[in-house]
Amino acid sequence: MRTKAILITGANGEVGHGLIRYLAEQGDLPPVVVLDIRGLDDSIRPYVYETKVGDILDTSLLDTLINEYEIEMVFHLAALLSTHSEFNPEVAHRVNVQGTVNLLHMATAQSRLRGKAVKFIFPSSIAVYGLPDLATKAAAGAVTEDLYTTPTTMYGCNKLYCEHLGRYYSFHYQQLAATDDIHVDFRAVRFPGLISALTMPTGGTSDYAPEMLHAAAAGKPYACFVREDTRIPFMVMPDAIKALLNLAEAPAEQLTRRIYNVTSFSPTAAELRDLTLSAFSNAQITFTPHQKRQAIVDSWPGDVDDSAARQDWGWWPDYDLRRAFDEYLIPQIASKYQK
Ligand code: AKB
Repeated sequence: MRTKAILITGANGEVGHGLIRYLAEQGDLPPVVVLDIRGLDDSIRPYVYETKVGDILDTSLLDTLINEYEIEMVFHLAALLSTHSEFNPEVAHRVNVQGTVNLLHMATAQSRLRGKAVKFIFPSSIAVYGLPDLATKAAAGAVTEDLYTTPTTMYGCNKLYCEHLGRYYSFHYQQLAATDDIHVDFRAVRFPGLISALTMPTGGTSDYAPEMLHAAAAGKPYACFVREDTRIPFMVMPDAIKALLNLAEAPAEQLTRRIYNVTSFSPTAAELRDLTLSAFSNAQITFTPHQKRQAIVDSWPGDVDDSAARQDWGWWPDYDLRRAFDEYLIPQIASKYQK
């Protein structure tokens, strides 16, 4: 008999780290199997049942996975983020889109094998939005899921298309086939910029917030690559993990859609600097905007409307800006760099 398992791709990323630790603490869940292009960091290796080192583009590796495991749920976290993707858009497309198709196909095969839909949880992003200019951004306020979905980055295009693919694989896959078959159960959250006290993101364009904080705690100067008045939504990692898990647990009949905005707070870069300075008074934070990265962040909304998530599956962030700094970020980052 195959071992039941939860599969996490891209497990070495910062969401993966938080999610693995959380899942390991829940006694009643199937063991976690991870797939990552790099071997898993020592700090989280003890929490997983097996690590497959490999590429989501390697379909024979995905076949091996469903020969060995009965996968009940997939958290497909592997992706190249927005800044990285602009340096090699075709590679980004392969990893972000073809990789997701491979995983959706594997999850569909797995759903058919077990006679029950595999849950497929996908982190999408505010990068799917593309507001044309700052005046529109200011006037738009909190943007709902279906407005301004004209992304300017390859990563944003990839995430938006993958949302559609997820909907297709959930409801319309092989719709002309003779039998009505079992499909995957795809669900996505559109994450704002994420800030973790434990890890640093790589290759994103919302990275100025975590970079500023971690540099301050490490006693290093930081030149922020966006203007002081730049505003996008953010969330701390515990709330990001909570959003993924709450959406995964929600009864399907309560979901009025498959792609949900989630958010916590929307500070300007100057507000982030002030909060950072209030904890690390010697921090040296300057602003040297990088025009092109600035343009990407300017095309993302200043806030998103997450009322659908609140209504359908009771989403509520535990951390507002003040609590995020006072009770999570500052104490944990300070202790990380003191060590
Ligand atoms: C990025 O900056 O690319 C990501 C995102 C907003 O999805 N953090």
